[in-house]
Order: sequence, then structure tokens, then C-alpha cells
Amino acid sequence: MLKAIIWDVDGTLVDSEELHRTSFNRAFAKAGLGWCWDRSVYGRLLDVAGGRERIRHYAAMIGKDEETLPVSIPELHVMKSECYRQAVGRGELRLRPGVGRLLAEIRRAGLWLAMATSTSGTNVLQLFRTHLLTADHWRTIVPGDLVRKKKPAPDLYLKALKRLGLKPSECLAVEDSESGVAAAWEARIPVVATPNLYTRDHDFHLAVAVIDSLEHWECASGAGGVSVEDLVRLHAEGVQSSRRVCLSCRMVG
Ligand code: XBP
Ligand code: MG
Repeated sequence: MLKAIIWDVDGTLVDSEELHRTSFNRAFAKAGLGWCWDRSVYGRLLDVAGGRERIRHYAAMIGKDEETLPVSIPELHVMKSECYRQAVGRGELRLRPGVGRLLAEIRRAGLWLAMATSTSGTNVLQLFRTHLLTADHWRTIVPGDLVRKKKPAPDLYLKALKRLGLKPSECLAVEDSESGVAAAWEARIPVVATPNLYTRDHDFHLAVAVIDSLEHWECASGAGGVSVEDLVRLHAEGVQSSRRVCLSCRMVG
């Protein structure tokens, strides 16, 4: 029986990766680093979960010794996170299409909502402060700064299961990236992938289904938005690998 839906944040609940990218670049400029991540570079760097880890990976990639940087990587990440939260505060972030409606449907159906995200708790709080999401709608929230290993390690999801007091089979995860899907799968939680512009070429073979849009699916035999009933049905079908499911005609793409 499905009892809880565990949501990823960046790229799934909110269309945030572009804002994260520009916030990194603002921090690099402030630090006088002369680094600039364009979309293709950032798309590749998204394989590394966690902003601090991503900066560290990039510095190593371009052969930069951390000691030689004008500011430390933790400081740089603090500067980036401040830029990101200010941008969210200016109203530059949106829920992904269909998310608001689906969250309301899930709550009306009596299912719990939870979050498992690599980003920081402070960034999640900003989503509540700006009323993009409502804090007391969430049974538990596990941010990246509460675990030692971020996605694709299962730690975030295992902590969410422990806090919810549920078995993996009583949950369904929703993720936008390959590392996120792998993290949920490692925790034995059935997971639905909903790619975005940055992750559409990721490998989702571990996902129960790949849904391009939570707001609108369309096929020969119909159209509509992803409903809580669809999620319950996909959960019930359990894990079947690498299929693009059309929610109406069940056609496998
Ligand atoms: C995705 C991430 C995050 C963000 C950047 O998080 O990997 O690191 O890209 O945020 P999610 P921070 O698991 O929600 O998809 O700089 O705060 O890490
Ligand atoms: Mg994500």
C-alpha cells in the first residue's frame, strides 16, 4: 500500500538548476575567480550532487589546487547559496508545472509528503519563506547537510524512511536525475523519473516510469495531467526497468 511520496527538490519540485547555475557564476565573479559555467558545462557537472562537491570537482577538473584559490571552497559555496536564496527571495523561482496541483491531490488522498534533497536545509526553508511550498504539508524533510554521502548514495532516502517509519515498498520517490533515481533505487524505493532540460539525456533504466511532464501528457488516446491515481498505479506496478510509460494508453515508448 502506498503511504508516502518522497520528492526530490532541485529539478523536480522546483525548476531550480538554472538559478543554481547563475548563482554559482555570481559567486565566482564576486570572488574574482573568472570561472563561468555555461549550460553545457553545468549539465555535465550535475552528475556531482551537492554544490560544494560540484565546485571541488570542477576545480580538480581544471587542475586548480584549492589552496591557491582566493577564497576557500566552503566560503565560495556559502557565497553561492546566499546569491541563490536572494534570487528565490526576488521571486525568480517557480514550482515545476503540475507540481502544485499534484501535491494538493496527494494530500487530499491522505498520503504523506516527504523530501530527500542534496541541497541545504536553509535553501529548502527559503522555499517556505517565499510561499512556494508550505512547511506543515511535509511529514519529513531530509536535506543534504544532514547526511555524509549525497546522491547517488541512498543515505538521504534511508533517513527519510527511518523518520517516516515506513518500508521502502510503502513509498514512491519522484526524481529528475540519474543520480537521484539511483539513490532511491539503492534504498529499494520505487521511483518515477521526471526529467528536465538538464537531465533529459540521463539514464533512467532503474525508474518505474519516465514522465516527461507532470502537467501534461498527451498521446493518441488522450491527454491530461499526472494524477495521484496514476502515481498509485505506477507504484503498484512496482519496478520494471527502462520503459517510457504513457499514462493513458500504457504504450511503452
Ligand atoms: C540537486 C543538487 C544540489 C543543487 C545545488 O539537489 O545536487 O546540489 O544542484 O544546491 P536535489 P546546493 O537532490 O534536490 O536534486 O548548492 O545547495 O548543494
Ligand atoms: Mg534533482
